[in-house]
Amino acid sequence: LDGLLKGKFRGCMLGTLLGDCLGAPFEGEPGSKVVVQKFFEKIDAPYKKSPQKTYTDDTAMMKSIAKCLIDKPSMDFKYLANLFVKEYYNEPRRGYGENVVQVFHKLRSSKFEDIYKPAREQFHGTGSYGNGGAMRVAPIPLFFNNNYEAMIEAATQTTRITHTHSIGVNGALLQAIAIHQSLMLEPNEKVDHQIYTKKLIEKMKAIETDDIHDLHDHTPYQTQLKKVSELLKLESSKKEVTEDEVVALLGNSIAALHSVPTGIYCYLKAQNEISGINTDNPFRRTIQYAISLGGDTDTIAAMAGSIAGAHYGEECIGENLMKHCEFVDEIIEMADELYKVTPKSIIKC
Ligand code: F2R
Ligand code: MG
Ligand code: MG
Ligand code: MG
Repeated sequence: LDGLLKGKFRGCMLGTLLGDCLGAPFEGEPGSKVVVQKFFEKIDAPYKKSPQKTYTDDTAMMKSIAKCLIDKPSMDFKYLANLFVKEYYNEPRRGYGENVVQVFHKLRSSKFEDIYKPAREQFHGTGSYGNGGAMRVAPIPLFFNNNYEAMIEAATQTTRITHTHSIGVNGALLQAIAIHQSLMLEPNEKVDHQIYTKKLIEKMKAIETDDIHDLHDHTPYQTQLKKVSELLKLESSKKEVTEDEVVALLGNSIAALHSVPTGIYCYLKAQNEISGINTDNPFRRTIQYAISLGGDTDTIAAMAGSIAGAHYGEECIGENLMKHCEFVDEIIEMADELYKVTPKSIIKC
């Protein structure tokens, strides 16, 4: 079990990195299976001397969360806010969200007096509903794999440093819960998508309570997850669903509501073959399909990739893909360090 879990830590964090690096060149594009298939045929071949694909804000911020847990396993959120800010000012050109940088400026100029205040002030006091909390959350469900309540609490607080809108926070929670669920699976086990989505919906029921006053739909993530479940059910009765239909129904934008459930859908769908995605490898199929949807490709592929990586583990991630991405060795080292400080024993839930 020890080796298995260690491989899953690596797989999950590499999933964020590879989805991010390989998805970033397509961010904001309309999406095309043909173009993305050609890209992957080039990438999934022995590495030739060409510039490696670089990571963006998704990985940059995930690194900070992992470092925070490694340095301070009791979780010090002020320290984390410092790490986010330090990371940003070190390398500001990593494609950060347009507005989140205001939070970094304010955190620094206020000397981190109240680490949640700048995020609360975003968007005229409504807070951000972007997917920035979800894209970076992977280390939290890994570290708190045997303590669900603590995972929810830590994922909430890490997100609130930049995102306070309930859609932004609950999107990060859903992403953490999905990783947590997939971490419990055997690497070669095929998961029943109806059971998997039903469990997610049940857990979101406890989170989406009626404190959400500013929305027409008080249970937006449960609504999206039901659509995910319906789509997958339709497909198992041999009905093909096009990328356009998926995007129209689930979304592919930087809004957490229109990208976190989409990533979960990509992971579940990619357990089986997908026409036009020519690979036997379910990890590659997950991120390749996510990128084929277009829109926020780096982030949707990073989120889907980290869930897939938590399920299949490092073994499933091809050498070729890794060689084409920067920072792979560093992420493996971080995953191992995180594993070392993590309290052991998985509890089923
Ligand atoms: N920023 C990007 N991509 C844009 C293009 C990047 C370019 N290719 C480059 O390389 O420079 N990607 C990254 O941002 C997303 C995560 O964003 P995050 O961290 O959530 O940021 P932010 O600024 O808080 O929110 C993002 C946008 O969402 C809209 N929004 C959010 N809350 C809103 C609200 N309450 N009211 C109105 N709009 C709201 C705004 O447009 C925000 O700018 C990831 O894709 C990551 O890869
Ligand atoms: Mg990005
Ligand atoms: Mg923001
Ligand atoms: Mg993105």
